[in-house]
Amino acid sequence: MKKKISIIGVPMDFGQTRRGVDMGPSAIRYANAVERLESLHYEVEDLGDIDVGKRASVEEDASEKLKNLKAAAAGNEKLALKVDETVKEGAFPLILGGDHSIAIGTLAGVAKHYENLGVIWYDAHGDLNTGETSPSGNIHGMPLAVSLGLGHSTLTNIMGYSPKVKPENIVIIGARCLDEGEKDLIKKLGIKVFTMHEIDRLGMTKVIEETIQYFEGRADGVHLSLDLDGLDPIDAPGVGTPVIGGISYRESHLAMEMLAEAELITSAEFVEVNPILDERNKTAIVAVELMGSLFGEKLL
Ligand code: NNH
Ligand code: MN
Ligand code: MN
Ligand code: MN
Repeated sequence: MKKKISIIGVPMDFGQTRRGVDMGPSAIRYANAVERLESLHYEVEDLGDIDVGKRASVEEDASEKLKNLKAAAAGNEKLALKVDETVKEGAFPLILGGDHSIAIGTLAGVAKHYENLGVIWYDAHGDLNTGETSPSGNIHGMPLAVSLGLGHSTLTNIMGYSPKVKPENIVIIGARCLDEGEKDLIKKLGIKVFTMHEIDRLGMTKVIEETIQYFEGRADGVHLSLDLDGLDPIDAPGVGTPVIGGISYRESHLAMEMLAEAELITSAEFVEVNPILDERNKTAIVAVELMGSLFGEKLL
């Protein structure tokens, strides 16, 4: 039997303003995530969904620049505890979002078990904003900054330690929509980024080879945080903030297969699937396809 996979759903939509992404975990389950992984001979335990509570009322929320700060923090605190448990138990945590703000809780629960947790941030965006640089106040644009210890202390202090990850242990893949403050931070901290330009230029094979090499001798575990908007909206239309010119379905498949072959990934999350904006659950189906490849599915 292969390593056990524990699935945790996070029906959270507090990190942004478009409703529907809270149904992401259901959509991904409906696309047969559990069955797909079982067919690869894993023991799969679906732990159900985290009770993330409810979003703040307009009045409650008016005092903070960060939208739904309290609600997002509370939900992430719960998620962090659950993720911590699964890692302690020796299972592979597979988190289903929910908007990308849930990476705050996932990383809080995972990173305490590693000296040097590596993170692959597969995303059109950098998610490196703080309250100061955010154009929107949406927390889903902040989780990577929060995990670096930057931003509102209510978020950075989740699980009682900070930072969760170091800038030199992060690789961003697929970026094509970065805010000015995020670009400055990337340069200042020297974060490794493969923008769409590098993906076009080098090809996905080289990008993943270099990523694997980069983590060798550096990271003692690698978390994959896969925002479905990293893919091109043609392949993944069911996301809140689509950006044209993204990573193709085939390239993504290849990336997952190469990561599987390298046995690099120790935890993963698939986020921003919004079935309300989707076409016949296509984006959830793509997410499950990619999970298959990430967990070693082969064509022959
Ligand atoms: N950078 C923008 C913001 O901070 C958009 C973030 N949206 C995302 N991130 N979907 O992955 O508001
Ligand atoms: Mn994101
Ligand atoms: Mn994104
Ligand atoms: Mn496949």
